[in-house]
Amino acid sequence: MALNFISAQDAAEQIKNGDSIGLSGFTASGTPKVVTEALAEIAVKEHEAGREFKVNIFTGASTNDHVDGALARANAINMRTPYQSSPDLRKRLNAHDAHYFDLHLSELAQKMRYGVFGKLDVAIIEAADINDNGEIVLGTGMGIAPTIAMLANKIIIELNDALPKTLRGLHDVYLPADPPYRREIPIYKASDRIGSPILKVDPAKIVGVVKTSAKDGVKGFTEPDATTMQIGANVCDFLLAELRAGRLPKEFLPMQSGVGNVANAVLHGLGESKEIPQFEMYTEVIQDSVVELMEIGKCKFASTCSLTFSDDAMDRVFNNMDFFHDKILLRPGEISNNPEIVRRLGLITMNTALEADIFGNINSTHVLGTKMMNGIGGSGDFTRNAYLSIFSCPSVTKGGLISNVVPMVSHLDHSEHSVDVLITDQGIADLRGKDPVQRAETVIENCVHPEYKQLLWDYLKMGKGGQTPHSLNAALAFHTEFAASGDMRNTDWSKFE
Ligand code: 0RQ
Repeated sequence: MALNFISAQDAAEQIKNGDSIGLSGFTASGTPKVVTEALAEIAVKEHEAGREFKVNIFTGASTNDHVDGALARANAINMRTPYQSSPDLRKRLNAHDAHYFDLHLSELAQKMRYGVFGKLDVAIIEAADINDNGEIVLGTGMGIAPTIAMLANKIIIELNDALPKTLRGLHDVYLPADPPYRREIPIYKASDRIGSPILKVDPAKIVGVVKTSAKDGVKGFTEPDATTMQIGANVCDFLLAELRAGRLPKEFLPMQSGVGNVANAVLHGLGESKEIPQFEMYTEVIQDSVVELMEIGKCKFASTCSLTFSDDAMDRVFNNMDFFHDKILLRPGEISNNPEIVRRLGLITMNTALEADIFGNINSTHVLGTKMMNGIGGSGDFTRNAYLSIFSCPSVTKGGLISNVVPMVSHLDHSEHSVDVLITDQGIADLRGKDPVQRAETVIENCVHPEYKQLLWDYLKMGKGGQTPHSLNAALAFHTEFAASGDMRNTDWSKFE
């Protein structure tokens, strides 16, 4: 069956008001780039004509401005899951113009296959290559591509000639059987290949192929500041101490790291350390620092769901595919983030908190308890099942007006039961084996900014007994004080006595 090349506009015309659409990719990587822009234009025209036009969007993780940005600006999103990081969409979610279902990334594909969210009308899949038989070499991120290709009634392909054909061989496409027929997923080390290098779709479902040449457009990194560097150094010191104490095996364990400057700084620091042995990564995203770590031989292998590289770093990889081919596997999100494998491989996980409380609970998603930032992403998939789960954040934000360590988190994503270690620029709190009061003492002593230490010691003393001594009427006083005066440092406990 010959491929039918169509324009982005004609492809977008295939999508109707109320449709559910699945997109390939994970972060900006491997995510479609032109059809959703054309869809946003249709939505704007429909709205101008007084007609309703909104769609439901399912993805592997966050996307790019061509998807979440364009569709949010056009107010064209009804339901969105499982993760986003777009400023324009963030505004829509927090205004309830779009319904956002914030979900552990590993769970989405299976829930879709069971029909939890209804039928899937259209899949839009970015490809580096495709043939008449519907055999696709995917782009730089996989996400939920295998599941949406299977479920969707119609498939639109974005064939991107910015992607080299040599990407073939980097992907490991694997769909697990669903319960009650699931067997173990046979990954025993990060580099185990279990699936196919290509995604096979039913060619009869492909309604059109749209040619593009847009790069992923992942932003480069800003130079790490002193706080970020200090957090990175503290994480490295902690891991080295664990290695010396024999609590990490001398071969080391595979690592997962979240996105952002802190994660990048940590990996950079590990690369600099002579004592940290060569290691592998089993993670959902790899960033620019991993390219360097591979080039210097520090990172032996990375299993990931996406190559979230800046365009410069991506070019370095594309120009040296012979070197990188046996060092990277791109997997679907339900495999890269799979709890069974995270626990089996014994991962060291490193994720970022918006705020932590003195007892070790973590808020990753809600600014000051109510406003959605991005979503839980894969942080829960990894944290809950890790061998060693680490959260890091700066000790203060907004020049000290906000303490990132608070008496009680204003929203809970990761509970004290899942968090082993908290690390800030101030230091390291190893929470393992400690009761809640011991945890609080360690966190306040080691992780809290000097301007907030006494306030938190006083809060702990105010506690009214019990295993976890909170003063419930004062537990959110840092947040209410910030709302009232704009500075958490003004918190006055005498109001609560
Ligand atoms: O605000 O943008 O106005 O400057 O929040 O904070 O310090 O730039 O943090 O970019 O590393 O993101 C948790 C959001 C951290 C991210 C989070 C304000 C701060 C700033 C951002 P501005 P930073 P980062 C892998 C794993 C969940 C998903 C996850 C995230 C803005 O890491 O989304 O881990 N994690 N996935 O000023 C009020 C506080 C604040 C605060 C920071 N306590 N109160 N505002 N800010 N702390 C990725 C995937 O799953 C794909």
